[in-house]
Amino acid sequence: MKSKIWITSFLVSIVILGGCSKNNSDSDNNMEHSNMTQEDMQMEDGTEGDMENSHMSHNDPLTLNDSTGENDLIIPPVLEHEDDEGIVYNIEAQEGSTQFFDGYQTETYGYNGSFLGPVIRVNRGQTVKIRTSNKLSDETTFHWHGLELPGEADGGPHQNLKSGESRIIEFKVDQEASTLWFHPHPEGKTSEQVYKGLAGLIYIDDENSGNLGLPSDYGVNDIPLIIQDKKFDDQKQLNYQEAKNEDGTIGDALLINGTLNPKLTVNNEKVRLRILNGSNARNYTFKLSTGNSFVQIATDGGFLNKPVTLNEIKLTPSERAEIIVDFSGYDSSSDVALINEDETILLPFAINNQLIDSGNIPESLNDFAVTDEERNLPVSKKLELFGMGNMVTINGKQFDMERIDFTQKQGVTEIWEIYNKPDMMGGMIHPFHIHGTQFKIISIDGIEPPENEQGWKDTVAIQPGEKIKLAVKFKNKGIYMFHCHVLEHEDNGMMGQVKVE
Ligand SMILES: [Cu+2]
Repeated sequence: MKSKIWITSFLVSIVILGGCSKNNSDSDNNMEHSNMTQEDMQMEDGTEGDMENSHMSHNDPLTLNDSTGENDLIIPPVLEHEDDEGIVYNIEAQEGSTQFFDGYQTETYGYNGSFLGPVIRVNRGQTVKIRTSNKLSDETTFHWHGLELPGEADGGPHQNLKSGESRIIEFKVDQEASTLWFHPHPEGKTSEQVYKGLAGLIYIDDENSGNLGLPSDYGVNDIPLIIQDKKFDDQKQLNYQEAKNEDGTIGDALLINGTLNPKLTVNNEKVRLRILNGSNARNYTFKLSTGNSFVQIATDGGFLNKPVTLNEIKLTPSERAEIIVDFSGYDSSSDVALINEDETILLPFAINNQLIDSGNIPESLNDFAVTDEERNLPVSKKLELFGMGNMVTINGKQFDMERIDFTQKQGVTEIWEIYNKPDMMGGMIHPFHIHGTQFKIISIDGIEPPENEQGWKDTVAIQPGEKIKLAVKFKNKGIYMFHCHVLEHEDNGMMGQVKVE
């Protein structure tokens, strides 16, 4: 029944021509307006909706509810390791139930718990063993998003674990300090499993991160924020099949670290927020309600060379940013919150009148560089992202586990050119992700990326009509996925494989 309604609304939305982008006229557009009629433009103006989310088939995108701030933000535990033969962490995918609403138990998935997972904290140079166990009743995989490790440990769809199975993976941490994450990646089932709660963070520390003097008191002034939107049904369940949208499932309920209606209490000091857009499909533009600026210090895969002052930052699914907000100018009477572009209150802050001198943010954080050689390399791989719903493709093809789309030599940099080909109705942003590597954005439509994207990335937001050049190098061998990180697009086949030899 639901699917019939969905198909109908899908067709209607096709007729309404790009209904999803309706309020984008005053923001950075997800869609080109040049091919829209006057009528469409008028429809845009009169409709409340979601500025951020250009879903062709969401002709009535769900607006996010404000956080009332009634619950303290949950801080995920840091996973302890058992120090036998190397460093062993245990990660179990589990089924459980979680209380988001008084009087209701919601059926959820989690790692080592009922919803989301712990933070796995590792040091550069360590050899790490992780024992992964599947206690779900369904198959799953354990994918380490942003980690540069051998393909066989990457946890793509080839490394399927059936219900009840476990596997130990081992790898050397060989990349710089960063905030990464892990989530399932079974073929065709990623979106549902992430939606139900499977996601956790990985922190890599190194000598540089230890010496910079940045806020690093975990849970006090160094705060993880896993941002997700969900749709709870009448019984307060996460009914994925009911909520599902082929162009990306969105919800009206915001969860941060699995907290509904979160607030965060901070001291009068600089606070580092490590933000992960862990949503299936929703894009966010984070701002402060005061209009004040903040600084970004890190991208997906490491520190920026220097702090970049911003008034807002946009993150598409799976992208991360570390930002520092200076609360020293506020007091307990201050009304300050992290908000979305449309002013939705995401995370209100309560401020302790406890002034702490947290020092200055260093002017120099890293030595990231795009070399002339990289800039002058010819394009050797071309990818075209196209389509919508369950007709999404890369180079005209949908994912086939038996097909290797590209090969690349280990340790050799190649230039990948990714084109987000618009369709008659404009198109959508596709967050493009490559497994097993951190890449550099060389150019966006021929122009060098903004300062806050001049750093290591593993996911890049590509606007309709945009052509992006990436310098891509794999340190390890194996088969790696590349795909759109709108999880329903990934499951619908907007994914390919590169074999590194
Ligand atoms: Cu996509």
